[in-house]
Amino acid sequence: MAKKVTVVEEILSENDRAALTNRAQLNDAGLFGLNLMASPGAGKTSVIMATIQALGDKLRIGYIDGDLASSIDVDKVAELGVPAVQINTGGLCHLDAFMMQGALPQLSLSELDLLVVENVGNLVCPSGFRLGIHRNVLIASVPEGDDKPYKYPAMYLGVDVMLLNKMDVIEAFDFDMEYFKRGVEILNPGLAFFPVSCKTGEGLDNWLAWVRSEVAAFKEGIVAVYEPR
Ligand SMILES: Nc1nc2c(ncn2[C@@H]2O[C@H](COP(=O)(O)OP(=O)(O)O)[C@@H](O)[C@H]2O)c(=O)[nH]1
Ligand SMILES: [Mg+2]
Repeated sequence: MAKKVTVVEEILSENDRAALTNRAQLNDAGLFGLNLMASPGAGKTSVIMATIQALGDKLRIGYIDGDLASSIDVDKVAELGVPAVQINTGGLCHLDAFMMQGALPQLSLSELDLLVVENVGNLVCPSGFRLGIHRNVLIASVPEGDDKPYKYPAMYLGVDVMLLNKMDVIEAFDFDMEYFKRGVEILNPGLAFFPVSCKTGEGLDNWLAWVRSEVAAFKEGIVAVYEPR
């Protein structure tokens, strides 16, 4: 029994070492990275496409998509004219640092300002694997319900910023915003939080301002001293 625990720890630390290598590679290239996590259908691809449409003329953006199968999202995003790489995990429920190591050489890292990674859709596995990316982003969405911080605490604990998407349908879902926010605040006090709708555009300006300020801070060298997450 004790031996099994040791093996698991070794696997995790191997991933962390690979994440450090990825982080160093991004830092050397002057490339700031975001890891977007969410349940399937919460709006990861929609947020990414809105971000590219709004900031694509100011920032050189690259995209890596993690999905169990298909190239549906990468095809959509590539149509916006950004370099896009597909990782099919072949059934695995998350991206890890080794998969990132395979994808990074397919992009011209030093010719980009912002790398956006769309993780595999679920609220459990992605939070357990560091990629070496600078910031972890959670996209919650109204139809998932207001109790998700209480049910999936690890995901809410490990993120640097959160969007609550699909605000346009909040009336239809009896979503208790105060209850939701309380759950988030217990786990991750002071977490930057943007209610948005990709359908109406509501709130996206706040998210876009956050992205721009994070990229600017990175370019000034502030982020380079942070530990990878
Ligand atoms: N009503 C509404 N639908 C949205 C919004 N954002 C995304 N969707 C829809 O939700 C579905 C899943 O979106 P997608 O971006 O593919 O989610 P992903 O699986 O997390 O990448 C699509 O049908 C989108 O059109 C939103 O803000 N409001
Ligand atoms: Mg998607």
